[in-house]
Amino acid sequence: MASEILYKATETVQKVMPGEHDVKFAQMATSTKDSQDTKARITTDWGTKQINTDDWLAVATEDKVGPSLLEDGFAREKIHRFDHERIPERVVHARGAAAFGKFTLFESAEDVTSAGVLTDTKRETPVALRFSTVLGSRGSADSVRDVRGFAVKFYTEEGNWDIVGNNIPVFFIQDAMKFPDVIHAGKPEPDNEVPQAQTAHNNFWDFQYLHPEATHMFMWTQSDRAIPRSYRMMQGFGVNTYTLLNAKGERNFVKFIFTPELGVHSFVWDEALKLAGQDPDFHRKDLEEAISAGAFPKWKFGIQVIPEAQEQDFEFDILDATKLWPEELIPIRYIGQLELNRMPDEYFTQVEQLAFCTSHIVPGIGLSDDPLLQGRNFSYQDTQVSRLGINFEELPVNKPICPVMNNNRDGAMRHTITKGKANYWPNRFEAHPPATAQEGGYVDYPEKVAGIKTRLKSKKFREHFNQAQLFYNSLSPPEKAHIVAALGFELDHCDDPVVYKRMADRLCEIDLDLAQHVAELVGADVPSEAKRPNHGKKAKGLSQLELMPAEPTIATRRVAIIIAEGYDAIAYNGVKAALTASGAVPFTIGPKRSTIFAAGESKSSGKGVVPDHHLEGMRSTMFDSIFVPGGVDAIATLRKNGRALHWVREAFGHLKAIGATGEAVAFVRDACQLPGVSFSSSGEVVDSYGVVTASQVHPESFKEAVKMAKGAKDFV
Ligand code: HDE
Repeated sequence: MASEILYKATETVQKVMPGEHDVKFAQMATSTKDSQDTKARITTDWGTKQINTDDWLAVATEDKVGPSLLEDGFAREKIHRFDHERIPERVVHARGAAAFGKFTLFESAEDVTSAGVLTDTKRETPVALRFSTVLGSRGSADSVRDVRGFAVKFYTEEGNWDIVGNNIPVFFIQDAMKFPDVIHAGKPEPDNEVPQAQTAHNNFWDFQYLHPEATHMFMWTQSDRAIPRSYRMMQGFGVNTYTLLNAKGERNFVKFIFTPELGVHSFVWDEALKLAGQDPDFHRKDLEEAISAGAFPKWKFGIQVIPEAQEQDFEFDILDATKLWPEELIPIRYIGQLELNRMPDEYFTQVEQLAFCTSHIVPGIGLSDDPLLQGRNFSYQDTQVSRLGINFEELPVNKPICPVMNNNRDGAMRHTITKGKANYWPNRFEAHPPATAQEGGYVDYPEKVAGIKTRLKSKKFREHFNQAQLFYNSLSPPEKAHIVAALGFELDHCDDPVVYKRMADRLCEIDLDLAQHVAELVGADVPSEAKRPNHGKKAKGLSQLELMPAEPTIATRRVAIIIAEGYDAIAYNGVKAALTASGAVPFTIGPKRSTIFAAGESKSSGKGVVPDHHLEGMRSTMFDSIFVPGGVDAIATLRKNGRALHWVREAFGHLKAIGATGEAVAFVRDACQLPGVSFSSSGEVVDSYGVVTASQVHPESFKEAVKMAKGAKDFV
């Protein structure tokens, strides 16, 4: 049991989290102190209590300031520490957010692996999951069009296992040696450092054209997958092919997949663009909001397995990271669940210092000859040393929960104090010998390798367009239209005709209709024939519409209820209660954040509602849906408020569910410029645009519309 082999939880921990069994939490707690402790006193780093942290020791009188003294070690330490606060940001995936949680198995995969984390159904393995964007710097916006990182650290009883994945199942390049090129091309251009966190520029698209192998991946980045509504609503993929080894010593190739319980949902592009300025921390806040509210994000964990003997049975090379494994050929076997349930206490020590390495594997899990993975195994370890130093594994967030013992010693910032004389093996004490396989030692698979030393890939690596077509064909018409619009946007930002003309040409390798639409939009020559016929094949699970949960839910959806003085309290209270009961998060928005009274309520009644926000403080983009209760005076006020009209109109434009009752019906219809409508005998109208209006309150129909809101977006 992990709890026996490691750190015992301190008493403080047990007080903080009664009943908490997460061994990683307990371990980190031994390095944790509380900045809100009122009994603590400010000290220097060497422990001396200080009586003044505001005034530098100086030669001064009541009448005259004098020179500051260099001898003031307190002041020097404070400034000195501050000067050195920053460490290099990650060279890619610099912007991110993380949370902790647990991984559990509901089915053992012992037929294919001996790894405890994938076979012991009684275990709860602590995990840390860091989400990120790739190209932007640490201070860039969350909602930009980009791949999202999905990096999971499993603190297993046999050591740390890292799946350093993305929310897109394939990658731009086949060989790690191309990584600096693809990243240089995507990052801000070297002469002027423009643009920030964008692929909409000449260099990126120049590279895409000159690298046909990037075609499949760029189609994914132009799809809605690259503008997720929430970190909680996207898939995670290990991307590279790994291997699993079972107790019999048999080897299987494997891909790892995480599918969110809430379904896969995205912004519309205009929303993503606006949010980048209106709320650059939208995803980070969304994660914290859900976890703090107890709505723990969950993913099903799946494996796709190919026995070693079948390695060559596919038309693509299963070690080529620009290819996915279609579910029809290799079904996903869902065997576990990952849940996030705790936010970090401190960003720097638990997120910025979190360090992943693809080479972190545990017995029963192995690498493969995937040339991208092989290079990654070098790169991650290397980058952690330059970011965090050679002893990065000792940092509290990175430390394994099982014992660590070896002869790696010293180096900057070494923390562990290792007693005794044995710092080498073999030693006369026979101290800390290598483990046997029976003791849980990692056994390398005796893979037979033969070949010639050369810079070459197998033939199958040279085919680049089949799966780009497969992906495009598998999407619904609106998803395809979003790709056309996205490519139209990106190539419009390329001002070098060579770049956008060539790219229009490249699209003829995928689909003629797509190429023609984009070419026309961006001013390239409109092609009249395809360069390659579209094979017309489709695969399951690529359209995000297929990833809607079986039971759509409104849990954790943010709904803005817009009121003004004289609002209809019955409609307001009814809808708010219904939303809360279903796990949605209602926010009251008024023209001001001071008490607002309902129709018939007097100021002396002591009632009224204090809105959570006012109309100028927030924007419709920050909510999934809006509801406007009636009230003669309230609606008269809102009609005169340009921002209120803009809220409704913008939410409509972003295809969100909008609910309205009583006087608000006409207000919403006017704002959205919808044709007049007559009510059915039940007094309820649900029109095809996701606008639910009724003469009386019908929370159920509104809730249905909210459930489908993001789905509705996908259909329009
Ligand atoms: Fe990474 N990548 N990568 N990458 N990557 C990094 O490691 C690299 C690739 C991914 O939240 C770096 O710690 C190479 C594929 C994520 O801390 C660096 C290649 C996939 C994260 C690095 C790739 C990823 C990184 C920068 C080409 C999806 C963030 C900071 C072979 C499967 C991890 C760091 C976090 C981070 C190198 C390609 C995902 C430099 C050489 C493919 C999620 O080591």
